Amino acid sequence: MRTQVAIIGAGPSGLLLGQLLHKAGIDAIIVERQSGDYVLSRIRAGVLEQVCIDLLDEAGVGERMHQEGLLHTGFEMLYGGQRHRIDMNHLTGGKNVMVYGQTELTRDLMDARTKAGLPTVYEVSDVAVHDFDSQKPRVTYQKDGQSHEIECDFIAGCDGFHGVCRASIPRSSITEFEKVYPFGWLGLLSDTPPVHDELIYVNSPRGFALCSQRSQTRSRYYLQVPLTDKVDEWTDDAFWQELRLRLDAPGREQLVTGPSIEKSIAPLRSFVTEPMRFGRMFLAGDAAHIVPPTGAKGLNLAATDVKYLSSALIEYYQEKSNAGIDSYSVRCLKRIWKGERFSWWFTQLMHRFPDQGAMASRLQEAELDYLLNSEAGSRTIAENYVGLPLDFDLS
Ligand code: FAS
Ligand code: PHB
Repeated sequence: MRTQVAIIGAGPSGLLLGQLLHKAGIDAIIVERQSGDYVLSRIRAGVLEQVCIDLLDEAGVGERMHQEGLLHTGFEMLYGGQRHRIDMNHLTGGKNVMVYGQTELTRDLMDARTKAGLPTVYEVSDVAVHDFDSQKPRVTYQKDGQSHEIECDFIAGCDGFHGVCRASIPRSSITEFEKVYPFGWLGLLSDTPPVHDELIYVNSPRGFALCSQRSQTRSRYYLQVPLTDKVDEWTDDAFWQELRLRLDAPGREQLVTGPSIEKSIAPLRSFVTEPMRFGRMFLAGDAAHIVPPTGAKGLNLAATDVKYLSSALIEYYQEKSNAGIDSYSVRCLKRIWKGERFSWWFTQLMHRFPDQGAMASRLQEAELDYLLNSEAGSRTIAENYVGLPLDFDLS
């Protein structure tokens, strides 16, 4: 079969790219190794930047997000038993974030693709990318015991951190930057009312905790745990007890506990691939970069990659111009590295590192004291959290 753009991966990156290309009249086929239900079962991001919200509107899938999403103008930082509210709206001249689960956003994109009758091949295996350094790239895969081939003009590697696209690039053509953190996040999803109407980021002597939410009746909580922990070792009661120990008195009072509907441990890493374009194959989203989720940047960086890639491909087909394609890597990486910096910085500010020692603890406290009692300090947190403007410093 033949298409203009072959997209590997039906996560948010692949689905959003497919939707934006479709609206511009560009054909794309998506191949995905899991089932659609499995993709939806993965509980991940929860906070959308304005750039992401605008992109979903541009893709024509923002209706339910605006109906069910929660607009947040600020969030709390809790340390030393004291809460400090970061008033994002005031500090950034009116910007906010939207709390709307990645699962729901993915569902909206899947529904739009199905409604438009666009091809997504789920549960494929042995996906391989070929001749992406030629004018005639190809994708092959297995489905129900049959071999299939897609001839295309371009390949979009939207296949996440463990995908096949980045792995298929000759090592001499790619540079990978990685930092692995000495702890993970144990996440719990529960159908209980959130402990607070805004998110609470906690730096406690026992470690980091995050109180997030999906709706007025569904909460998402995280605890920093050692990398050696196994999710089966954590009963729901043990989770709630530890969360209580990391919260302040009002938090303990407000916390409504209940059975977990999902529980998992995610490792934390910072990772960047340079470049992100290889002939006629482009990497986008987690296929090219990973951030520790502390700054809520993972999904948002994926969305801006897709914004840049869709614009470049539309420009190629409609204006016969290679300008966007040629500048794709530079534009993405400018934004990605700033997202990586903020995510790393916020992680080292809010977590207790196993070997951090008394001096590092005092320095962490001093940094928090300064940032949260200085308008300039709080503004730097706020403007990075809501998301820097597109092409922030390419002007
Ligand atoms: P994804 O990994 O979501 O999607 C890639 C898709 O490609 C998957 O469906 C996969 O099955 C498919 N695929 C892989 N290999 C393939 C192959 N060979 N052939 C075909 N298909 C293939 N971000 C936040 O902002 N906050 C969070 O709390 C947060 N928590 C996270 C927890 C975990 C465990 C992980 C892994 C990520 C988390 N993230 C979080 C980041 C996450 O939201 C990503 O940024 C987001 O999923 C990026 O979307 P994609 O780039 O589409 O990658
Ligand atoms: C989430 O709701 O899953 C979430 C929110 C903010 C983060 C990370 C995860 O920084």
